[in-house]
Amino acid sequence: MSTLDEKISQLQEIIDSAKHIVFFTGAGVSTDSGIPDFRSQDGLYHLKYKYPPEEIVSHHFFVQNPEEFWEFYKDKMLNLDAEPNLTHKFMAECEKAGKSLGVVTQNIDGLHQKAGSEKVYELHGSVLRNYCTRCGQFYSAEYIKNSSGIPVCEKDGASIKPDVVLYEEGLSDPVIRGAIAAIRSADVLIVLGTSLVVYPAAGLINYFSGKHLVLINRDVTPYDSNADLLIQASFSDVFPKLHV
Ligand code: CNA
Repeated sequence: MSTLDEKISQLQEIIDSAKHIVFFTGAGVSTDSGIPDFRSQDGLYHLKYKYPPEEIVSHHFFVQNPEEFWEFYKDKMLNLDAEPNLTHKFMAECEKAGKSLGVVTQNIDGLHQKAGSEKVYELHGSVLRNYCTRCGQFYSAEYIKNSSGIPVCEKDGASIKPDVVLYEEGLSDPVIRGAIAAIRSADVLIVLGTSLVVYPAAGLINYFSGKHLVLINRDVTPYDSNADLLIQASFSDVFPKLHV
């Protein structure tokens, strides 16, 4: 059984020899930036709400209970002061160095782009984009955060919807196609900070047929046995020891 340091050295070797890395990320990469994930011990699913969070962030709930949806959303999903952490920055540096084809993310917080990543496939959309459901007028996340109650369009009074894929909604075809193409072209896929239980996103890693599948996560995932290199650790114990 390798120690954590040995595994980090193996990861460094894989990164050094990689030509086309793709990172596949989840909410866990943003917990060091102060944004809670869903399923960790201190994640949103362990907080006590009147409704389970899975239900609040679903399409039917958004339509039927907009007041409760927006209260939860503004309070828990709009973390507009959050800054990218070392893990986001490492991925951005890999892209700048020409080593990475980009990031496929389930995150909706925009922190990969804030860290400098340019090629980001946002499978579940972004809290930074919001549109009027009638006229399509764009609204910023700040507009949503500062609105009281249910945010509505200034032009026609219709409701606004975040460009976030809620449960029961489909993913964008062009984004999925781009993500699959990137994963197929990668020689190294590094999967990190995701419990890999949300589909169809999690299934995209099955398109990888490159050399090394690396999985870095604090908790177990259903794909652990598929990994060529499995690092079960906190990112703060891994990324400060890596270089591009
Ligand atoms: P998840 O199911 O909450 O899993 C997160 C995983 O990250 C867990 O298995 C943790 O063990 C692991 N993890 C958390 N912190 C660390 C750390 N510091 N070091 C190492 N591992 C860590 O989240 P998924 O992304 O798998 O679930 C998909 C959902 C979550 C998507 O629909 C997202 O939109 C949604 N989400 C996104 C955000 C965000 O954008 N930051 C926040 C909360 C939820």
